[in-house]
Amino acid sequence: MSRLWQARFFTTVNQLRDLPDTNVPEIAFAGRSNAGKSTAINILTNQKGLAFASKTPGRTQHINYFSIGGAHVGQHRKDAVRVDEIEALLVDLPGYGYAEVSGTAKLHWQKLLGDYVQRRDQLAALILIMDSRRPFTDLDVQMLEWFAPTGKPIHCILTKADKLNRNESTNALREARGVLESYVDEDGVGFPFTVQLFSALKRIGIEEADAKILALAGLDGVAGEHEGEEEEEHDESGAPSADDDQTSA
Ligand SMILES: Nc1nc2c(ncn2[C@@H]2O[C@H](COP(=O)(O)OP(=O)(O)OP(=O)(O)O)[C@@H](O)[C@H]2O)c(=O)[nH]1
Ligand SMILES: [Mg+2]
Repeated sequence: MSRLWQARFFTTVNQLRDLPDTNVPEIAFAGRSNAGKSTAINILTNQKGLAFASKTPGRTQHINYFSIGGAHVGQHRKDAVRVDEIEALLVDLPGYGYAEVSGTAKLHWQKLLGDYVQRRDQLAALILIMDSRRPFTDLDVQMLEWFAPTGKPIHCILTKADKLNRNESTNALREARGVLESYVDEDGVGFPFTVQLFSALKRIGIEEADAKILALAGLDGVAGEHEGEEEEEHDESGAPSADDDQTSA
């Protein structure tokens, strides 16, 4: 099992001043509403309902934190998380670009997102979730450009690859690499940006994403404390229930 399977709900935050005063690496999932952030978190943590995934865009309206470590796996899922034992945090950010969100709410969330990704010291890396059929929309690019100056890594996950045929997938990946490589600093040096294909439905790219996130969180090479003990081994994740073809504007 992956250490990500140990993830537990930790806290929900509505404003920057309420961010937890934890001192462990945070890996944040950002992306347009409906891109598949919550679904990816559920698949990677092997837990159906950890992050709320929905056919209704705009459902993740708060910053949701999930802890890795500090929950004693092998014990009951509902056992309290020991905060001082948390080793890393996964962060589900509210989706952006959802047309139906009113003007002020939209501004509030865009400011919150911008401030969080630019200023949060504990943030170790950004996972930028984009629909493989339409990656790098204006708001994705804005997110990338907000975060690039921090010098921290961005790993792009192109979701819903099940919607693309083999050729389209290859092209999507190549084009995305091209976009990422086009970012260079004043000295012409590139940024630590990477990209992969992913499908929750067809379970494409799960191991790659898992390994990447563990490495970014500094959890690779750290043996699971309770490895080998009796644990729930079955796959609880389940693919997304249905297709989606709504396009959030
Ligand atoms: N075909 C397909 N559909 C997917 C995949 N991943 C997610 N979906 C569907 O896309 C829709 C949106 O997924 P969510 O995970 O809720 O998206 P989100 O990015 O968390 O959206 P917000 O919470 O609004 O920001 C749901 O209907 C999912 O079932 C995938 O790999 N393939
Ligand atoms: Mg969500």
